[in-house]
Amino acid sequence: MNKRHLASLGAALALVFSTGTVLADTTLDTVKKRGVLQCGVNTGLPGFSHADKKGDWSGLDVDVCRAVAAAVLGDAEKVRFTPLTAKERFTALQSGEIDILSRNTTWTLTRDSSLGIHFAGVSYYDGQGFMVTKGLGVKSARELDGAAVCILSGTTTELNLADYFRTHKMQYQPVVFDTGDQTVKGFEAGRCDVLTSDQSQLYGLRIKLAKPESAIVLPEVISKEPLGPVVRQGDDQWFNIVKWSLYAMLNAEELGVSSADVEALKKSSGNPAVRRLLGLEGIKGKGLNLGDDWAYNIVKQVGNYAEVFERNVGQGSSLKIQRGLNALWKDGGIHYAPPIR
Ligand SMILES: N[C@@H](CCC(=O)N[C@@H](CS)C(=O)NCC(=O)O)C(=O)O
Repeated sequence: MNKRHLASLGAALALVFSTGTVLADTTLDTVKKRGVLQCGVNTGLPGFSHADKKGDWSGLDVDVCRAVAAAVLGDAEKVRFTPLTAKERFTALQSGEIDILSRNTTWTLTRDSSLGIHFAGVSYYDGQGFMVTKGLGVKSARELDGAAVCILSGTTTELNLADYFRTHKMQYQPVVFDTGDQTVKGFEAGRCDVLTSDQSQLYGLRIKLAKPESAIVLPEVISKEPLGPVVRQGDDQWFNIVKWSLYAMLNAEELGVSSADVEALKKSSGNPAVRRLLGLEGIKGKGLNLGDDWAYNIVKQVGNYAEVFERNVGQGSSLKIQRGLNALWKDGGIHYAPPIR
């Protein structure tokens, strides 16, 4: 083949590739065309994702999806929720069945690097703990040698449990279930001495017990469980949209902008950081391919991070979880969002 042939072959290939790129819809295009965001959530976890009798979903993980819908579609209600078990969750994302996975999912190296997925940030800093029946008379996890432990399969919980017992040279007998409900029922039925899961969920699962006061949560937190929304690899634009939707809620809290005053602040605020958040100056929606009011819509319709936290898992909820690690960096926690500028 001579040089000219090579050049035209190259041009043809370039055309094929560029046409391919042009034709392939981005996740943003798909969501806009569909008019609805497909969001994968837990099958039912108090505070994080829960459907009431009418089928209306609420929770912190649910609100992360609502925030993305507000940013992309201008309407936080335009979300279709798919309840997923721990085992099903990554396949649902990989296959394109959902646009975002927001299901109390821990960010780990293995998941981030071998499943074709990207964690877009941390919506809740969690850690693994243990719940035991009061009758067992145990005050610390170090006293659990020989215990039968109820656990959910396909989770980081399973792996951390093995590490913890190995490190402390203790034995245990795993009693494995597929859903949180089954795990709680197994615990209640006395199939195990201990139930282990993320701490936030222990409080949620405890209030699902027929007699919540019969169980206690042990003080040890044995792992880091940074939970956050997940997207498919290969769509940087979508990755950015999900990442910044979360950061918009955190920045809004930091700037003192809430759903109650965002409208007034849009009219009157002279604070340049607030004005950038609300799309009045700066890059606005351009870099994300969204409307300029993307973050305004999030705060107006879903709220800032503090509102979302308190309503779902904090003082406004039955869980009454303290902000702790989940406070902003300036209030003693570790949530730190890059600036909108
Ligand atoms: N954060 C951990 C655990 C996630 C998890 O699925 N936890 C259980 C705790 S029991 C749960 O959410 N169960 C509810 C259910 O599957 O119905 C992970 O990403 O693997």
